[in-house]
Amino acid sequence: MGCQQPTIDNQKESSNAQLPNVVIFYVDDLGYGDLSSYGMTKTQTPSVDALAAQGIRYTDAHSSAATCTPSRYSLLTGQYAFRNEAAILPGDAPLIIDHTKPTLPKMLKRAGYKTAVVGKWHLGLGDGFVDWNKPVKPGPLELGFDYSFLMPATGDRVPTVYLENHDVVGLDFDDPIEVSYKARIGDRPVGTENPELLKQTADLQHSATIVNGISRIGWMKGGKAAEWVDEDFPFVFTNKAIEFIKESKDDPFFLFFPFHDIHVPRVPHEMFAGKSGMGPRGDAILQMDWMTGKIVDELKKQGVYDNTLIIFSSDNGPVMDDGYADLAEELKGNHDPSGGFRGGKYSAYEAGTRVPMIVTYPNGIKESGDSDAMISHIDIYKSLASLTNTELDKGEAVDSEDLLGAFLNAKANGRSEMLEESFTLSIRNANWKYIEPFDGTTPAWLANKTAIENGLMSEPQLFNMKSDPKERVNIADKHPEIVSNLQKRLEEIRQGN
Ligand code: NG6
Ligand code: CA
Repeated sequence: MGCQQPTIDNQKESSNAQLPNVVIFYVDDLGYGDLSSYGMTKTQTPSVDALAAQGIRYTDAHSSAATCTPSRYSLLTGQYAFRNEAAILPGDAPLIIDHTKPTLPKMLKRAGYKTAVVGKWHLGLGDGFVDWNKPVKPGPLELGFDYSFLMPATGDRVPTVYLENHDVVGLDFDDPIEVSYKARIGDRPVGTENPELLKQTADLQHSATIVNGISRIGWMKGGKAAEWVDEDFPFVFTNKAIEFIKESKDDPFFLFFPFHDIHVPRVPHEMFAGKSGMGPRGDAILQMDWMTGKIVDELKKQGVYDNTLIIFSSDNGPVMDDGYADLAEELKGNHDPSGGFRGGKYSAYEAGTRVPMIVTYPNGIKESGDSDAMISHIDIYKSLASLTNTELDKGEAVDSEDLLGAFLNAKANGRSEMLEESFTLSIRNANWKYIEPFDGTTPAWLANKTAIENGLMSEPQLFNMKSDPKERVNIADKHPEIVSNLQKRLEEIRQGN
């Protein structure tokens, strides 16, 4: 499909209203093989597949890390998470991004965009202890979003309430909220004592305060009237996104839409429950597909779809058991969520970060189809700066590469080298992947996850990505020179070169 509409250069010369809207659909824990457009056969994802059929489907695109907080950190700052030691955050952690520094939404605001984030946050909030009964800040508004409607941390972490801009939605001030990640507070039942109240049994870590029949990580007291109902997520978040699109359709707008799905707890609405034949994890995939379809439909209804650049992707690779007994493994049958790659969420192997990624933009894509360009989500920052012709400050998004060419053309090249973050660092180029030896202590909860090959080894690992893309044979011993060069390169990047 060629581009018959105004070219990017023409658009730059015309008014802001001509700038394309940008929508990022950021699914949680969706694996490379978890869409029917990426090989899934057990159930279908028609809405996402329609995007893939119309735009560019990437086969070597990567979240910048194998877990959520670091991936999101890099997406919004254009910097590697290790530079700020960004790791999975507790639900009461302070905001991990410095709000006095440049961010992706601030950059787009500079370009004249209206900006919003709707969905899962998990980047921390506040600057120390958070009092959820007072305005909660700094947060997304201070980072450059004009509007935010959030799940503050994750679905499996307290507080289980929505935060709209600075305020908890529906809070009764006579029943103030308190959150603790240290000790039990309040009189809500907990998973360890009242398993009969649970929709899904959970591991010890996920067995604290029970809300809506789901035990969570952490304890919460008060805030009863503000509690979310997990089954309502698809409607609540989709409607907020639709409202934002309706209100912003006359301006260029940026919508960051990070899903809760298909993260745990997986408790999809009855519209989807039981529909995938793969249990709640498959049903959550269907729910995510439906939400995507609704939002894309709204873009079309408002007449802005053709002038919207949509990026659809995932924050890290797939995981089956992530704390709740939802039969993800037992019911997946022959479905391969990693799409043939080794590892999954948390892992240094490819399936940790190699995720589905689709870009559509009818007015701007020069050539659609499959692209094997090597792309990291960290590159979204500079590529969108280039798309919107926005100057960057010195030191802004230092680790991001302008890959706008590859966002608009399936035949264009991507990166020549790329970093992958997990609990260790890996470096890729066209031929090789090198995984640095891990000299830390594997967190106990991860070490106990025997179903996931985390890839953490005390020796160097080297794979030939051309002949062995599934990383079966470690050939580090045979190529000491390549190992030493890649280790050197990794060190240079770590030092900021
Ligand atoms: C882990 C949780 C896991 C999940 C993950 C965050 C335990 C044992 N495991 O610590 O269930 O919540 O954090 O997932 O607590 S992520 O996709 O947001 O990174
Ligand atoms: Ca995730």
